Amino acid sequence: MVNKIIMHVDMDAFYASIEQADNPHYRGKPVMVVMGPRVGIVSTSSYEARKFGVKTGMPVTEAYRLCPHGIFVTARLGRYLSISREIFKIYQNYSPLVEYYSVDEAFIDLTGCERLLGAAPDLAKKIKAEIYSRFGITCSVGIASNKLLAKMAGELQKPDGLTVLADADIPKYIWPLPSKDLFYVGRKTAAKLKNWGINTIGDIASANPLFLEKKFGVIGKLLYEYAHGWDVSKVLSLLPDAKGCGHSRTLEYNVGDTQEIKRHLQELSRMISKRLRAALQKGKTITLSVRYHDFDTRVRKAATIKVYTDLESIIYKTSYKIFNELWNGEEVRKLGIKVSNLITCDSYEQLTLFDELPQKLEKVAHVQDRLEEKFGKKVLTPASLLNWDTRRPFVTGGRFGLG
Ligand code: TTP
Ligand code: MG
Repeated sequence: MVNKIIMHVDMDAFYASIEQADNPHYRGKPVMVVMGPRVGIVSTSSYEARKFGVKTGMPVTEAYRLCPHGIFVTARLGRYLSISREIFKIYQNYSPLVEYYSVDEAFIDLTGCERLLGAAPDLAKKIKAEIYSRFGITCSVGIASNKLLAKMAGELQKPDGLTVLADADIPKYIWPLPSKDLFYVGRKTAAKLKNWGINTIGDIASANPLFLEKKFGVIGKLLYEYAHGWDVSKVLSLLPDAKGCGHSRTLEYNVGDTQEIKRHLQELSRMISKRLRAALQKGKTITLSVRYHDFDTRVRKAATIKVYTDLESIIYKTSYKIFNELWNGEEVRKLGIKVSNLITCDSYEQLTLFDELPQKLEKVAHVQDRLEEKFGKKVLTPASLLNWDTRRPFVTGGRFGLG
């Protein structure tokens, strides 16, 4: 098997850095970017502000108490998104396999590119230099043999870091870290682990995997795998474009059972929803395509809904409704969903990230993205997506891909 070379790039204090780049008098100062005047939540802050204890998700009032002399600016999502897209294009000069993981994070699969383009750390330096010269912002890069390790490597040195993590160095650099720094380990899990004397990632790696599985179920097994740096997920080179955002899946066998079809539709909806949110886009037209068992017969139907959406639940419900309208009862071999007729969130007043529209669902969706970014993709897998035989979610494309 060829050893992979995966790069993870994460902008430093992304929104705040753009504000500092665009407004030179903000540079070197504590800057808080506030999401929406009505909501008043700090979406991020510059590293200068973080020294005062300001954190993402904090109410502005609290940030003001900690840092009264700081600069508070309202988020300009359109500006951040357009820079995000430009940065994404830079990555594509280095590899065709680039995954838009969130608005400021990407995975780049450089396997096989080194001979042609140069060593991965040199490519990282070039990428960092180009981003800085064009947009005046810094980023942190991790390079390793898989996505999990590349992301963790990038977090070892921030801001403006460049870290190469060899598999052999996991015990030295990863194992001493507190268990909370591992994917899936939130505050509650860390507290539980602590009760059993498991404090570091190294402690998880040397714990009995059966014990972890007994205590945490599927997640326990993953904790053990992640603590050892094992991850087989692929870099998914997908980004919504003007034509829409879609996913399709060829099923392993012919399926006539509607419960199973529903599960596939739900999972496809979930992947699309996450990609739309990462790109701050919503769509109005949902198209379902079905290929039957003979592989030749293909049917397709679209529905346009009343409101722009990026929500899994709406994409899923609409696609299942279409499925019922066009299904002839024969076994299915391939399913695809596409959301098109897209708009960028900030181009439509009601669509700001934390607005109060189908508000609760929106919030849940974003919290879900953030949790997944921190703890891994499966952390919030709905019960209906669990494969009952193995208790592992049906996830194609890997552990924490953007889908
Ligand atoms: P992050 O990469 O999580 O944060 P960051 O780039 O500001 O800081 P860091 O140097 O630690 O990477 O998120 C990217 C942007 O996404 C961030 O600048 C603001 C936005 N964001 C929110 O709006 N809400 C959130 O809860 C988080 C975590 C980020
Ligand atoms: Mg960032």
